[in-house]
Amino acid sequence: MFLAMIAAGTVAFAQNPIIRDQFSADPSALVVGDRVYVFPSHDIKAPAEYGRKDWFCMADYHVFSSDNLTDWTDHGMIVDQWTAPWVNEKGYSMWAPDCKEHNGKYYFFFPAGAKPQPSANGRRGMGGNRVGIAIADYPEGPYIPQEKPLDNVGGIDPCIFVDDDGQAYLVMPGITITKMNDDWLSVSTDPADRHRVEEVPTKGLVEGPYLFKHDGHYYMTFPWARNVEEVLAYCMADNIFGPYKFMGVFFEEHANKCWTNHHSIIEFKGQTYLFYHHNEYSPEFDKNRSVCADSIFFEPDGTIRMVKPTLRGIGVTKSNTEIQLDRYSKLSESGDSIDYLERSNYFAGWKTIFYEKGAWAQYNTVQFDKAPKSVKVKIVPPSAGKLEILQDNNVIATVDVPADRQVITATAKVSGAAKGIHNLKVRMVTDGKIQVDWLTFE
Ligand code: FUB
Repeated sequence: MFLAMIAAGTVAFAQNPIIRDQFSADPSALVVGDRVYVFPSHDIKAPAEYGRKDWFCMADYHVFSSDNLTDWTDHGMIVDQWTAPWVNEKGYSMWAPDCKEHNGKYYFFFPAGAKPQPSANGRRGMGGNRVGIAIADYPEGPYIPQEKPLDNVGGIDPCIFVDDDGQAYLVMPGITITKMNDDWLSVSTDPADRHRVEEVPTKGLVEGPYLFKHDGHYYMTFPWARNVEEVLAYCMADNIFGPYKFMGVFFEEHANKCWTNHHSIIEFKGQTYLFYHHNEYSPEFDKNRSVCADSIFFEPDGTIRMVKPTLRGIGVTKSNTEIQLDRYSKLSESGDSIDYLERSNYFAGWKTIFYEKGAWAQYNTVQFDKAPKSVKVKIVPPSAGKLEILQDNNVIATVDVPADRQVITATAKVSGAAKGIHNLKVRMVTDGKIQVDWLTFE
């Protein structure tokens, strides 16, 4: 744990995915003061001792945080299958967690396979999925796991919802809502304290429920395998125990057939955000996923507007950092495309390829603290041609890219650029081909 805390590091990830050095999925976001904490599950490549190479494989959890939605700190590992007392140390099934604050402490709820238990016939059977709790004084930990999992609860994907009166509920796929006892270490067993949401679709898997409240309405949101891949859908109610009304889908299937999605929704500094996942760093294997975030909006009648996932994400990008143009806001209809920098290491990221005169890529919300004097563009070979850089619609630089077999940094003088937050556009003004890794202003 101590080592994990030391290993914490901050990096600027204004775009999607927001976690770029490891796989991460099932993000549960929590606002604590002026910071957002994200508790994802942690996909890994299956080790030899885990029999299912084609399945989800997770052995621990990390927590990440940010106060500006751009610079994310990895606080390191908080709970793992080897030290949580009741967890099967060969289970690799630490699936979607949740974390909430209670009486000044942080309660981290996590599902995992329990240690195999002797059964009635004396054989050791599988322990099954249970829900454990680890408690910390600070959201970043250190977390101390409880000796035993929650009684009377089995399954995956726990969500804790705290109502305005402070009453907490455990929401589980099914979908059931059960009152938590005041200790937050047990759930009520009174049938009157439990409600099953019958209004969710009955055809197709429903999992990962996330309950939140907005403008007095309860929103029961959930991934739903409507056909094959999961969409995000929701029901609404005026009371916690319903009746709920099925409202439909607010996030369609991922275009590349990533089977799962799993999400959480928070309000932070006046804006509502959706955290979800996608297999952006693992295009051939959809069980290695990455956390993304986008803004979410409500219609005047309280319904959720359809979310269109973006690459640009939610963070403001500083002009003097490496601006990853490949996480664009808009792309011209022809003449450019995005590709991975390295096929053998997807974590190296992407490049923007311009191959037609007039093609452009736009990247919004760049913060210029000062009017810049020059721009540096990192170019990947083979490239040759000329690019114009525009701030909003004004050309502020022209970058000549010589034919070169090396990775180079092309520099150009900037004139007429303004301070403040602006949209950026990069436009190909010659024939040829130019591959841009990133650009930055000085
Ligand atoms: O990450 C493993 C499982 O995949 C989660 O628990 C589900 O919600 C789905 O995202």
